[in-house]
Amino acid sequence: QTSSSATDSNERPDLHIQDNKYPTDQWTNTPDTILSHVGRSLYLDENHPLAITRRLIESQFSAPIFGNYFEKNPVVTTAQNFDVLGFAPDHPGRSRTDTYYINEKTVLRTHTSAHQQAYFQQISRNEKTKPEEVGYTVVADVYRRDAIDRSHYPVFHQMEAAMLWKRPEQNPLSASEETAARIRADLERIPRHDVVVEDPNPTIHPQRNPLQAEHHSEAEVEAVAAHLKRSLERMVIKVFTEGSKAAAASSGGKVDQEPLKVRWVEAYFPFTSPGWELEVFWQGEWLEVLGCGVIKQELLINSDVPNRFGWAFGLGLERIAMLLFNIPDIRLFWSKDERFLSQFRAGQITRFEPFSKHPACYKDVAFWLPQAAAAGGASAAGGAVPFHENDVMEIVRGIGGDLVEDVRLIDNFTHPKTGKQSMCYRINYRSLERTLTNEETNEMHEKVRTQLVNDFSVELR
Ligand code: FA5
Ligand code: MG
Repeated sequence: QTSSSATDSNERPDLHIQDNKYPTDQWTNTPDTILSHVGRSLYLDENHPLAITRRLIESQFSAPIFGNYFEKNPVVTTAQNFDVLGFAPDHPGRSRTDTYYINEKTVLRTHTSAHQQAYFQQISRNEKTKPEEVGYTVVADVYRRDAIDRSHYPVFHQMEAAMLWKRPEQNPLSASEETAARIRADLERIPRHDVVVEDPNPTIHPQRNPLQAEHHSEAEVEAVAAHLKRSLERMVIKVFTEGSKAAAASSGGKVDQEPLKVRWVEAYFPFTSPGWELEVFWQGEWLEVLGCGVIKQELLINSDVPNRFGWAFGLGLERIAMLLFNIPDIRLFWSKDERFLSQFRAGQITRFEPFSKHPACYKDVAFWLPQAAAAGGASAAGGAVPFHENDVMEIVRGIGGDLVEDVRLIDNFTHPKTGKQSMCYRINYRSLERTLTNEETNEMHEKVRTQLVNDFSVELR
């Protein structure tokens, strides 16, 4: 079966994923087109840009402090992916519009944070045998029902990392100045840099980015945050510098690149506080490359390391690889085209040479939503299926697959008299490998229109 839409029926047979069998149920919404990506392990394929990028980042977070790991099985429990990390029961990330469910209790992990607890427990177990390994990196494939554009793909790769410091067992808060001093000493071992980084907000903001006041002192958190930020800035600068060298080499020494622009943005994650995202200016826009923060102490207490605390981050490996190799479209990472693959060699950073740019063909689809299904509305009374943008994405993905470059909402209005909501999406069809014919584009678009009507009872305009 290659059907793309989530099925609501109980009739779907068990899903076979790697060597395991999973029963399906009402929650199952993972199409075979997504499951077909499981097991590619691109990050282990040494000549693949994702593997080269992984190695480069691992070299910045390496032994003896960091063990470098990967997790091949993407199937985790909802407890691992959400509950343990403190996601509220009604957190939108849990919904079937955002997450690929195998069944009610099992998902394709949406982030590598699903493994945080296991790695903290490992640090605790190895306390005697590997006392200096107080951090880890872990790389894995992750899965999300998400937007479609050149920096979003439903299957992508993350690298998660964390580093912990010991705190006194008795009264850690009263000894926090001593802990902070140890972290600041570690900070001094990370070379400084002279790139100007935009970071307009205070480390701690009482409402937007609070201190975990019952557990941590301001001095400790300032020290951990400084260590985290300098570590990550150094990583991004390394990536940028390697990319620039490659650009200069391929253009006979001319440096045609814009200077590096980086900024910190406040961000909320259920398992960190305070927390941030790091963005890099790339090809005319801010590209979010990672999320990070000071780990919630409850999580550490529940993971056998109550007397430690520290930072964690999770980065998008594709996003970093795009900066490093100047790869313009995230779909390329899955390409089996030799014109792509032959450009990369283990241990070498080179600039990607686009081998073709085929014409784009965009088509719009405009429709009225059935009234009870208004976007963003709570539950759908009267039997109408609630409408979520990710469902449009999933329909388009199922029909167009990698032939769709991006999908954008270009119009959204509510009729002043009837209260009916109208939306218009622009679908940009473009193959990375060849020129699409009019007929095949029309055929795909017609299928999208039909499925929107069938699945959501929209009224086409
Ligand atoms: C997370 O996934 C958190 N687990 C990160 C984290 C770890 C925070 C540890 C704190 C501590 P977020 O949803 O922002 O956060 O995703 C992290 C990164 O994954 C993004 O910054 C981006 O680089 C990448 N990413 C997210 N969605 C996609 C996508 N659809 N395609 C490609 N990359 C993506
Ligand atoms: Mg984010």
